[in-house]
Amino acid sequence: MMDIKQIIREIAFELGFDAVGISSANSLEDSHSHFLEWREAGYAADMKYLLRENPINARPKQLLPEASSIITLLVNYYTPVTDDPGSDYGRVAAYAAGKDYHKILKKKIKLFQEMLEKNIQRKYLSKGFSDAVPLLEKSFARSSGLGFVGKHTLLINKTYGSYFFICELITDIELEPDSEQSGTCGRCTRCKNVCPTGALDNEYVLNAGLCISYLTIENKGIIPVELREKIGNWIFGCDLCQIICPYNNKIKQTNWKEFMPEEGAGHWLSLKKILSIRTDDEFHELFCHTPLTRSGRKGMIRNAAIVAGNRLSQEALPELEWLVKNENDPVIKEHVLWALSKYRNSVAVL
Ligand code: B12
Ligand code: SF4
Ligand code: SF4
Repeated sequence: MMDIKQIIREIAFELGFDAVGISSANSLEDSHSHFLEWREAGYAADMKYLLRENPINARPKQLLPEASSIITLLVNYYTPVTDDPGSDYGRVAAYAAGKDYHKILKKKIKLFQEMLEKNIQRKYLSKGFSDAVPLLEKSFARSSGLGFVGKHTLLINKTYGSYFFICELITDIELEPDSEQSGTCGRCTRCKNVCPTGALDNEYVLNAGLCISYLTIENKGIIPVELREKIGNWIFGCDLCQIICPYNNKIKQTNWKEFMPEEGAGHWLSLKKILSIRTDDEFHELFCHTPLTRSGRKGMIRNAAIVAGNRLSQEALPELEWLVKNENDPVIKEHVLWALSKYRNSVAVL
């Protein structure tokens, strides 16, 4: 009879997962202490799910007490980015260009659970997630032999670089853990040097409150004035530390059609189009199948105003002028006023 690990691999590849690894479900105590230090330093900003008491992050048995092993699955989401269409557009991070991965991967993980049960012909316990619980997914993926953690704090796999999602299945099935993958950043510091906000100033530690990904997606309020210019053209998320990383030089495009840019919002968004969305319903209709829902209409308009101010978009200007007169939300209004001041200052300089 085929061994269970072999069955797991075959199911994973049949379902389109790009890599699979196995680790024990024991707590990762080193990572746990590191996580506590990280959030005590204030680096979790105001992300409430990371600030809970009695954190589960390194302790999978808090999610499934019978857990014995973790099956980690990687999903390559990389698609090449088309050239910058110019100052009327804002850039979407690559992971968010296609359909909403939460929904797609949840269904795939369920299928994986069902196929595994059918193939091993016995009931077993399992819970599957992807970016849905505050488990330290990178740390468990690392201990399952799927890569090493780079100085930008993302997991790097020698075949897929860092442009992949991590999914995991915590299970009571006892499985032999895979051995860890070697790999190192060596003396490279490119990601730290390219990061515009200094979020990676301490290598291997991300100060989330400074990260453009946090600022444009997780932060629901005011973006500090001193960081706005540094956001540049990023309207949702940021990939600068991944773009510069040599491990991402020769990676393959995803085979998952769901993550192709034409299936979702794409890599570039018209600032005018975003700034002219008048209601939450309208926003939902345009983006409900994509990860962009996370920031909501208010967050996206705020981000679009910043990018318009940074790029001095001519198409966006009438929309900003409309918003300053008609929009009631104080967060949107404050960012629109900031953007308009950038246009005025640029005229004064000329
Ligand atoms: C919160 C969060 C964020 C926050 C904070 C990111 C961060 N680096 O912590 C923000 C909003 C900024 C963010 C941004 C992004 N995110 Co995010 N995010 C998460 C989430 C939900 C939790 C991460 C977390 O717990 N962070 C807390 C810190 C302390 O933990 P950690 O970095 O995971 O673990 C580190 C330490 O514990 C350390 N460590 C462990 N043991 C030890 C021991 C010692 C001694 C030391 C020194 C260190 C150490 O190593 C780990 C890696 O650095 C995960 C999903 C999940 N549940 O894990 C996705 C996740 C990390 N994000 C992901 C992605 C894709 C992104 C973005 C690329 C999206 C984008 N393009 O905008 C950016 C990348 C920014 C960056 N450089 O990290 C992917 C990463 C895949 C990968 N290849 O690694 C994940 C895994 C989601 C998923 N399931 O696919 N994210
Ligand atoms: S995602 Fe952007 S802002 Fe965040 S650490 Fe990387 S380069 Fe810096
Ligand atoms: S850019 Fe260099 S330092 Fe940063 S993660 Fe990649 S290899 Fe490591």
